Amino acid sequence: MIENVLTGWDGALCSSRYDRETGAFFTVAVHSRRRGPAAGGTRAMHYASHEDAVADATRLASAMTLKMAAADLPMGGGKSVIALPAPRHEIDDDLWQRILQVHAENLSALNGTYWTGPDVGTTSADMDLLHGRSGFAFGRSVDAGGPGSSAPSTAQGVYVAMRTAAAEAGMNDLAGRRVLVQGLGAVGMDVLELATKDGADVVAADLDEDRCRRARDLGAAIVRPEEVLDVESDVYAPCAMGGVIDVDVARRIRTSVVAGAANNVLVDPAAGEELARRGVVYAPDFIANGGGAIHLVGREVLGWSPAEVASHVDGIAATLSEVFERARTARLSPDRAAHDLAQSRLDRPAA
Ligand code: NAD
Ligand code: PPY
Repeated sequence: MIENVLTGWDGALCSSRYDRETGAFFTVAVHSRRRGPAAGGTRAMHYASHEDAVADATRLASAMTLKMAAADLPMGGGKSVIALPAPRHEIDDDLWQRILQVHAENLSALNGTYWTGPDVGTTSADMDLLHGRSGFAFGRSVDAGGPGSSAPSTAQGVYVAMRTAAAEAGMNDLAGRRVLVQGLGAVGMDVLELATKDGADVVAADLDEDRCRRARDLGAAIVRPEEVLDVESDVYAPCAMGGVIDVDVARRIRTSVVAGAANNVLVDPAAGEELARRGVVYAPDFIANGGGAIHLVGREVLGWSPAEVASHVDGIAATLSEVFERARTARLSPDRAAHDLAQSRLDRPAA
C-alpha cells in the first residue's frame, strides 16, 4: 500500500497524479529543502505497481538530499518518477510528448519547490521541453542554452571514486585490475572507457546487445546480465539500476571494491555493514555518483565554468577519503560514515 511507503518516509512532500489520457502515473517526491529548493531527475520507466513507483521516488529523493549535502551544493533533495503504461521503448514519440506535457504541468504546479533534470528514461532533449513549458528543469541540451548531459561528469566522478576506493583497498591503480561494469548506458559506457584507458581489464554486461557490441569493440569482455554477481573482480561498478546488493549478495560477492553510478545500490544499511565486515571497500553511491549533480547545479545555479565543474568533480576523491577516514576512526561502515558526513553538512545548511 502507498500509505505504508509514506508512513515509513521522513520527506517533506510526495505528490502523485494519474493521467487517464496517457495512462501515466506521476510522482514527485520532495525530501528536503533545508539547503535550497529540492532537485533531482525525472525517471521514466515501467513499474510493477504504483506503490513500487512511489517507493522508488521517495527513496531516490532521500538519496538526492544526501548527495547535495555531501557535495556541498545549495539544493535540497527531490525526484520524480513517471510510471509508464508500457516499457519506455514501447512508448511512441507522440505519447511521450503528451506525457512530458503533463509532467511540465506538475513542475509548474510546484512552482520551483522542485527542479528536475535527466535520469533513467529521460534526456537533455526532454529537459528542453520541460524547461520551455515550466522553467524548472536543469540539464537542457547545449543547443537550447543548457549545459548538456550530466553523464560524462557522473562517469568522471565514478572513475575518481573507483581509484580512491581501490587505493583504500591497497591497489596502486587500476592497471591490470579486473573492473566489472554492470550497465553500459550513458554513464556506464564512459566509465568503461575511462577504466580501459587506465589499463584495466574490463568485464561488462548490459541487457542491450548493441551496447555490449560497442563495449566489446572497446576491448571489454562481455558476460550475461544474470552472471554479473558471480563474476570475480577487483572493482565492481554497478551502473544500471539500484537495489543490487542485499545482505546475501554482500556476503558472497567476490570483489575488493564496489564503486558505481547507480542510485541506492544497497538494499539496506545491513548490506553496507556486511561489505565492511568482509573488508570490501564500498564507495557510497550518493558520493561516487555526485558528478552529475555537480555539473547541473554547478553550471546552472552557481555559474561555474566547465573547468570549475571538473575540479569539483575531482573533489569527490577528497570527500571519499574523508568518509573512509571517519569510517576507520569511528569503526563504522563507509555507508554509515557517509550518512554522518552528509548529515553534518545538512545541519549546517548552505549559505
Ligand atoms: P541509462 O538508462 O543510460 O543506462 C542504464 C543501462 O543499464 C542501460 O543500458 C540498460 O540497458 C542497462 N541495464 C538495465 N538493467 C540491467 C541489468 N540488469 N544488467 C545489466 N544492464 C542493465 O542510465 P544512466 O544515465 O547511465 O544511469 C545509470 C545509473 O546511474 C542509474 O541508476 C542512474 O540513476 C544513476 N545516475 C545517473 C546519473 C547521470 O548523470 N546520468 C547521475 C547519478 C546517478
Ligand atoms: C542524480 O544525480 O541522481 C540526478 O537525478 C541528476 C540531477 C541532479 C541535480 C538536479 C537534477 C538532476
